[in-house]
Amino acid sequence: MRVDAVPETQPFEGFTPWPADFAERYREAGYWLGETFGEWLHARAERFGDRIALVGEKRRLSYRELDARASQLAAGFLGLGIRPRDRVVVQLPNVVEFFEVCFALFRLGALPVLALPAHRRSEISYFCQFTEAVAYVIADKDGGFDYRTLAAEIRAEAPTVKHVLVAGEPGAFTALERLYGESAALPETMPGDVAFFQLSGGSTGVPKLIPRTHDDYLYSVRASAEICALDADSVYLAALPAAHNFTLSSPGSLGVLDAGGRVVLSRRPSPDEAFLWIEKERVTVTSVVPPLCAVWLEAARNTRHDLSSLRLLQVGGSKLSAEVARRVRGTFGCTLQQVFGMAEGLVNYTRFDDPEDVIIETQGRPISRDDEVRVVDDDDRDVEVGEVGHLLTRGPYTIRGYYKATAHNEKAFTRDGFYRTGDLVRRTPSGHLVVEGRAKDQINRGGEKIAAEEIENHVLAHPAVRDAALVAMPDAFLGERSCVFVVAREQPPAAREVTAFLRARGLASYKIPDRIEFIDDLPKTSVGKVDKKALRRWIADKIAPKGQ
Ligand code: OOB
Repeated sequence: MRVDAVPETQPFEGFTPWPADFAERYREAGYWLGETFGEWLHARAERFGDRIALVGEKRRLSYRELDARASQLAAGFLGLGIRPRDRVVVQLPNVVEFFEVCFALFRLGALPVLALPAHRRSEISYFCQFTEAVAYVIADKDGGFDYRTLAAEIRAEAPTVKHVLVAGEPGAFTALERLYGESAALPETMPGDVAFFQLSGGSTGVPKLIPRTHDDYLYSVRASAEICALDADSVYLAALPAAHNFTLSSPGSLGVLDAGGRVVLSRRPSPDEAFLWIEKERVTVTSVVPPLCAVWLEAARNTRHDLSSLRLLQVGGSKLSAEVARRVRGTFGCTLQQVFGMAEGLVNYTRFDDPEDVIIETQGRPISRDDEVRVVDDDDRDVEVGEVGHLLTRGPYTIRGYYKATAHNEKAFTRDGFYRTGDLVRRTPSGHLVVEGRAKDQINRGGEKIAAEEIENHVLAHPAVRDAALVAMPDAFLGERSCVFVVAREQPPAAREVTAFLRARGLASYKIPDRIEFIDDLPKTSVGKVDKKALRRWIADKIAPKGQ
């Protein structure tokens, strides 16, 4: 079978490339090496051969085996008719197959859309339809949920999805295992081309897709591995979902594979499972979100597991309180690293040689000398060091546009290509960033992002609802939870009923509002917009412990 490569010059519809002068600069500076993921994995297999790359619940895979399995699976995908640039929605838990599938698709030049295990019908159906995905890859079951039931619904809603491929028992679908064939001649992929899609936390009505290229992503991986001093003795525990940008590349699984180390895949982030792995595999580095950090700290006080191998605990995804940060070294006997990143690109790390107060109180500084960071006021004018403003950024691994989102891109990016992160930050004289808040209409529920408008649209679909506004309310454990203010048409429905309605629409659980407040009318600002500040204040007051 002959399959033609997609020529590099052929533009990929819906993808905004870096301007030619920037691309040239990034290549000259040695950031973009012109290497694809397929080549990168092959080079690792040559170099690290029989060393163990991946450790899962059921399987251990060497570098050589991973490389071979990826090629065999790529051949299987090709046999199904999957072609370069075809989109494939991948929704897998932390299992070895996640990496086999991604690398197989990379090798083929087909594009994984990295969904999270928590996503449900609403999200997956949208990803499949929006990207016109040809296939959907799932596990049979995870955490008591049967993904094959979800897949059946997706098939009915997204006619482009020709194949459902299952890691485990396939049921009515195709077993992934059956696809590993003889290696076949594969089309050439281009390093400047899109390699896969990450998902944006978002602030708009529908989730946004983030196209990442081989060149730009591999740069962020290599540079992150270097900052974190990873080497062939590093053992990384993927405790958070493997598909998330933090776990995948900051430096995450890919950073550890870059260095020849070992990636250990934990199905759950809970201390009972994670600590077992840390002891058993002598894990040296892992990454958590702040609420999980607090849970681990508590559990570590009287664990029977030996956690002494841990050298580095990374915390990111939402703001870490200084109080929790201070307890890390004493409890785990390891270094804390704060990580402030985003799937769109920019990642900041505190460095090992930063003074203790910088590690405790800041969210780090950018990876690259060529990460351009601006902190600006509402009129895009730069503010002074130490003042709070909007964070804008562009650089060698920050996207220039969301996938197929021309109108939105005009708002989300400046005319000269800076990404408007929606984060409010302050820069210290040392160039570190401190996250002070958020201007985007999003709730950060312990690292899980909820776009207010997306949920409001779902609530508005309820026949008894006239108006709705979702805001964050403070929460001691998660940092924030979500509260929806609902204006009913006539008789307000029971809160329970609204929640059931949202679940039935197939929303991921973490997006279901934690609280529902019925209100006669939404407060408006002088220009007639919903006054979310007032709503946030109102709910914060209402739930504050009495006497404060
Ligand atoms: C990571 O990526 P996303 O895409 O899920 O979320 C990005 C947003 C940031 O814009 C910011 O609002 C928030 O999450 N965030 C933080 C933070 N890290 C992320 N807010 C305060 N402190 C932090 N340390 O969350 C992500 C991607 C790569 C590495 C780490 C996190």
